[in-house]
Amino acid sequence: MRALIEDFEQRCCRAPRWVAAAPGRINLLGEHTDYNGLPVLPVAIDRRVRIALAERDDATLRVANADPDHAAFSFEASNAIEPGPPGAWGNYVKAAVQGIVQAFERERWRGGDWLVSGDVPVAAGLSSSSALVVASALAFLAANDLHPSRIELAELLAVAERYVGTQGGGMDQAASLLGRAGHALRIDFFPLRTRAVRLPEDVALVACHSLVPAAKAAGARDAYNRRVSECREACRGFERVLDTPPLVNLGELVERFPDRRPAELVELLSTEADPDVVRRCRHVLTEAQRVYRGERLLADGDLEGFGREMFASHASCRDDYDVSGPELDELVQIAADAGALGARLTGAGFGGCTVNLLRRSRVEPFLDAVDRSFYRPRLGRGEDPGRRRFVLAASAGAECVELKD
Ligand code: NG1
Repeated sequence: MRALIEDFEQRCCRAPRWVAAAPGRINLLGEHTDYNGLPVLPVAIDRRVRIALAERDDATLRVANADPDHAAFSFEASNAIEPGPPGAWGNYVKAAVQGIVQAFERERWRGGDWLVSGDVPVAAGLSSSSALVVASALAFLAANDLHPSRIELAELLAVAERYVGTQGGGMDQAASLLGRAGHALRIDFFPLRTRAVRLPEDVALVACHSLVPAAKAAGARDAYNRRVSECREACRGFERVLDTPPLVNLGELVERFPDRRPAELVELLSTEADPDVVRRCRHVLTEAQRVYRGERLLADGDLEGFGREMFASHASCRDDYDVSGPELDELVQIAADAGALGARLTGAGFGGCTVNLLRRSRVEPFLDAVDRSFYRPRLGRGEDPGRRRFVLAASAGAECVELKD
């Protein structure tokens, strides 16, 4: 944080007044369930996006990035901010600012000089994008002396991030804002509720990057949005086969028919819907069950049982939801062979990372095994696999601190 403050002082010729910091997240169970109104079980991680800032009297935001690959930009805070090209990093900042301006009544808004830095790996399925949205929101709220509740803010930002063009759910923003050190978070949606689930002491989480970028803002965006509309199509199918009023999402189906098992519902749908839509639905309904069971297993300290749910989740993401890929599948197989309790792709998929659950004592042999089987054959000589796989700690949620002289 010292380096960020000094960098700010040099660039802006004044001291920053606040530093906002927001963690990325790794999702243990519940993939592609959030936008279906069904639960997830992520962990906020000890990798953060940080923003040092000082306010300005006008509504201009001048935003620089400590990473020279991310060009500086400026814009005016308003309720209709022109986005940059798809995939531009500034769109995540603009998403947060526009979302807040739309949600709160103000005569005038205070912009600021901002400097962004961070260590959440980008395009890894670890939500660097939502961490940037959340940090931006906390920064802009601080400059404007606004203090919504975390729940209110998480709900607002889940919608606000759609500015970038993905029809995302609310997992990432909620995990970043509401995470708790040493805990996973069971999150339910519409309305947003969270419950912390303690992680056993002797457990370690390792992220392994597949070396395939999970570029959701660019190429994979359409594939992601297609999944969202396939799930809506499944709802239309259920309305017909069950002769039931319009369903907002598959979560509402589960609520309306609590006694029907996923297999029975999927069977019914298969008489009416496209086979791809049926498979998507099977993933979503069974994944929700894995979250319910997983939460109980984790609370009971049954790590073997929890790990089995993770492997099953991966198979379902791969076979029914079609969001895995050969590299992610290979990493999961290597993890299983190396004695991981559980492993699966994490985040939207289409590249990015796997999440691996291990006993602490198994971490070193596990890292050796993935380096030997996966990274060494792929990385150039002299490239350090340590930058591609990392042990993560469950950390606290986002915060914005005011710096005292
Ligand atoms: P990633 O792409 O891993 O940050 C996305 C969505 C989540 C959730 C997961 C899949 C956004 C901001 N994030 O996460 O809401 O749907 O995919 O479980 O759209």
